[in-house]
Amino acid sequence: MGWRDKSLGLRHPHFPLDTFALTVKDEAEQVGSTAGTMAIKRPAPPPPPPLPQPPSQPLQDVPAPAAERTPLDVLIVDDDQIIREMVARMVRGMGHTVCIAATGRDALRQLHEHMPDIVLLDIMMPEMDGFEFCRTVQADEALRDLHIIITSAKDALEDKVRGLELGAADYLTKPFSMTELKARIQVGERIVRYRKALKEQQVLLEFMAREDKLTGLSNRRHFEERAQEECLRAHRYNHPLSLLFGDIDHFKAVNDRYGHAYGDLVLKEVAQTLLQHCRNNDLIARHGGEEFTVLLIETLIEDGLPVAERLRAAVKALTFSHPSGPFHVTISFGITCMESEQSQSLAELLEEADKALYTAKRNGRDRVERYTGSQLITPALTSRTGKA
Ligand code: GH3
Ligand code: MG
Ligand code: MG
Repeated sequence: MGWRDKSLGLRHPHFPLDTFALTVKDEAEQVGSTAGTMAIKRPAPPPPPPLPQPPSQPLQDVPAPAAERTPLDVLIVDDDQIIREMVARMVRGMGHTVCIAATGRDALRQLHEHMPDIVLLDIMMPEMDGFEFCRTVQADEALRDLHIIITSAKDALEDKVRGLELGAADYLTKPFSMTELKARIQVGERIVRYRKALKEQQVLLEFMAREDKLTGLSNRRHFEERAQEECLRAHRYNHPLSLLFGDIDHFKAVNDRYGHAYGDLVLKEVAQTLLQHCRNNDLIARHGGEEFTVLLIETLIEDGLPVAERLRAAVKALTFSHPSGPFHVTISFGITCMESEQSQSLAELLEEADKALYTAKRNGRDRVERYTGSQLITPALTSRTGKA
């Protein structure tokens, strides 16, 4: 039995005003045979009138969407042009934007160009039917969350179950009432908006988990995750890597003199200055307190030293205009490097950079010292890298 011709009877005296009455006939009936006629929810005689043009007015008065609500993108997939146009008119009346596809294949192509929020999906279509469309969407992780409402003349229980099992969220049989389709779209809208809000929350939470709240730099945890990956990459490809450990000099005195709140401002300003003077590929983080780490990817120590020097000079050049008078702060850096044939762990690199930093402090502060391998481990030093 073919499903080639779908005729749509609208505003028929026997139909409710807002009901699509859809008759589906086989080829034999089209040419006048009475054999093999298959009508889906065919209304009582008389037969449907000739296809009317879509009405010039929307079928129902749909309130304008709330101003703060962004419209959703709804993709209408149906091989029947009149159904597409009628439904499109109603969906636009709900305040949403509409895209249209006449086949499953065309719909799939559109998904890859522009992801809609809701898909209204016919089942019986040429090229690729609705079930095949659902199966393809399910197989693609990027598309799996798509909210699909099947609108089909196939009203057998097994078809409904099949559609839902293939990932559709809802199933509406033709002929359907526009009021019911609108209500189903509204349910879909609630789910889609809830899912979007959840995703935004998740992104925000992930961002907050990585960020140091005071300075906006990466926090120590995120830095160590990323730095760990870079260390493994450097080991694998035998690439160099330099690590800087910085600590603001005499910061306790800044707090004592200007107050903790002003100390926070100083920390923020120093963090922004370091960020501005890093290169794009460098990873910079607040390690904790007034300490900062910078990972210089693919960088030999000869190239890392000038970077550290530039950061040190940039911090020194800052002027803080406190009401009691302007002042400056300085920062000390230790630097170490993983070069060819070496394969220190991240913890070892941090410890080396910290020892070099200790040397910089001991040698007068406001300076950069490189790790030489001869710097001694002291209890104070080992406790610094172990500090949370
Ligand atoms: P050094 O030159 O040896 O590094 O001396 P320092 O005073 O900078 O070092 P110390 O470890 O004695 O003091 C660090 C100070 O940093 C003490 C602590 O209160 C302050 N600090 C740590 N975190 C914050 C913060 O988030 N905000 C402010 N305002 N101060 C902080
Ligand atoms: Mg410190
Ligand atoms: Mg300090």
